[in-house]
Amino acid sequence: MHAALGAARRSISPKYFYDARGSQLFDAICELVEYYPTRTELGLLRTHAGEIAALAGPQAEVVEFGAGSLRKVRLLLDALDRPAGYVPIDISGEHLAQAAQQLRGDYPGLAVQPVVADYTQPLQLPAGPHKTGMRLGFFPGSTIGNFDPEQALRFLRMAARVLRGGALLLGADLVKDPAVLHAAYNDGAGVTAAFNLNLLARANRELGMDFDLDGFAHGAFYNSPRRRIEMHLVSRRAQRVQLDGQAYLFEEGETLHTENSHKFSVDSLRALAVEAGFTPGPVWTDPNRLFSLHWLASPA
Ligand code: AVJ
Repeated sequence: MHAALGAARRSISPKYFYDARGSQLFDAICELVEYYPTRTELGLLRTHAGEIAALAGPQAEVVEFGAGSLRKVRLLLDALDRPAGYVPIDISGEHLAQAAQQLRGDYPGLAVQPVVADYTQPLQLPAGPHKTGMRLGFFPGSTIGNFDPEQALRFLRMAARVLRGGALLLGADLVKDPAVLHAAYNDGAGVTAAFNLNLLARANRELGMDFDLDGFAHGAFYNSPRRRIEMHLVSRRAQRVQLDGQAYLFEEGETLHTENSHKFSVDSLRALAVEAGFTPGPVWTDPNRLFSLHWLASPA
């Protein structure tokens, strides 16, 4: 937070949204009518589960990056031929432990090994069960869009290495009518605003800060040249906040940039994957071309 507030252009990684409350709010976002990505991707997974399972082969070990509430992976696990293991990786430990426990109850034969970690940092995966099929990475939700292009490339290179001889099933949100994008991040019920503002509430709770939550507004807009939604917390007035006894001033209208959500074309995503060492396979999109699901093989 000192680094975020000390910078000339204030910004903080969106990974800090996901404390227990933030993860709950994100799950609520996924249910919003304006927020098309979740239901569209779930539809793609349902429609193409058979093809995906055929590509994965028997006894795959599924590794999910940023596992969240584990709703999507159930579609995958249900379709796969005797999946051998499941390694959900998530930064929100409490949320992950709960979700993993539920999943164990529903898939008695499956070795579920949750890893509480930040997958943008070097990480060690637990040794999988013996005699498994391919290692199948799962990175849904267009979380890849949170990364800058260079960070996305770094992530994909790491994934290609971890998944060598296997594949990555990746969800990527597509470039589209800005009005549709705008609505998805400015929902009428204000859930996205609450999600954004929870970052300040979390800083108050965990860092003893004194953000006035009424003093900041949710700001989200589509930056067309950069093909990304930007979310900011916008100071409604000149004000000061303190962290560890150090004061930081916000001018009226000054922002803390909290998230980028990049949008892709099918070709731009595939080109990025090639650059990272993957061999792109099939791509599935919905009829309205809102969202894309990519099979990316990682050569042995
Ligand atoms: C989880 C990063 C995919 O960018 O759409 C949803 C997060 N932020 N609404 C996205 C989010 C605001 C979401 N990702």
